Amino acid sequence: MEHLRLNGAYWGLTTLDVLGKLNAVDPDEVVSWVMECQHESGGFGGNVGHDPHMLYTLSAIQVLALFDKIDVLDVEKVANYIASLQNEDGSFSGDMWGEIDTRFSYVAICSLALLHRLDKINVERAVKYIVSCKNLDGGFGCTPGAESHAGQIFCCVGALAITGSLHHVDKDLLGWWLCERQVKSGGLNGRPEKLPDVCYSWWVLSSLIMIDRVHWIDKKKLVNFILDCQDKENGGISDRPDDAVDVFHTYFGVAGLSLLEYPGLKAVDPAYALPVDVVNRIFLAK
Ligand code: GRG
Ligand code: ZN
Repeated sequence: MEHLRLNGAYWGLTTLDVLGKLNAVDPDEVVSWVMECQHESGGFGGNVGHDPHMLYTLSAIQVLALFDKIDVLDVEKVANYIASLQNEDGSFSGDMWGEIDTRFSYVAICSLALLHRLDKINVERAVKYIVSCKNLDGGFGCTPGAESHAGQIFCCVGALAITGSLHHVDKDLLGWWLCERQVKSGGLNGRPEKLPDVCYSWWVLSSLIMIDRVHWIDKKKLVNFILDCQDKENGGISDRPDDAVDVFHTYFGVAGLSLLEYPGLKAVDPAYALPVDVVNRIFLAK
């Protein structure tokens, strides 16, 4: 997974923080490695010497936020990189090669909000583009007309929440679609007729929380599904019971449990996907 090591750092380190164990790593070592992934354009690559992309730029900002080290950044430079990827119609490209997806709208808006630089982009147009990706079932896809998918719904609802634009969401219609993602085992899937997967405990649940409809699913059954995906001998969480564990599903399993108010975990913010105390430090300090 060399090409997405910076995403991996975000998943692993945020998990440690939610578990109250961030002190297991050396902050200076992490921060200097993150800064080595920065490209001269201001964006970050997935690893040292890799090309910059929005996805890794958000992870870099999030990791620095965990350690209260956003001030090591040349904020203006990073913000200019992100703003340079906004298109005329308000959408965002992921990098200089131009792929457009509502994931990148979320990443841009979340990153710039964490840097207090949302003024660098045209927020009104960004919101308009996201709303143009809304479907008749209340969900959102990656581009206009694309099928609703729980991952894209997290991105669109998250971006609308951060920009104070949730009035564009039909909460009852979307809440109904999202709560129908719960299957018999208690797990959640990402689209109708698909298998449940622990990571949707994050994508679906965070969206339900942002639209105040989390009481529409059976929380206890979902907790049990996530716990069933844990490797009790070696640690870690997999996508579904008895599969091999990985750091991505370990993070979204633990973050999902936190959203479900499972004891002993730090609270995670459903829009910023960071511990609430980290988000408060960023927004209450200014
Ligand atoms: C800061 C949490 C955070 C995210 C950054 C990259 C991103 C923004 C969001 C990704 C949202 C997304 C599209 C998640 C879905 C990931 C996933 C499980 C894709 C697989 O989709 P399918 O439908 O697979 O091919 P299944 O097996 O579920 O049918
Ligand atoms: Zn998954």
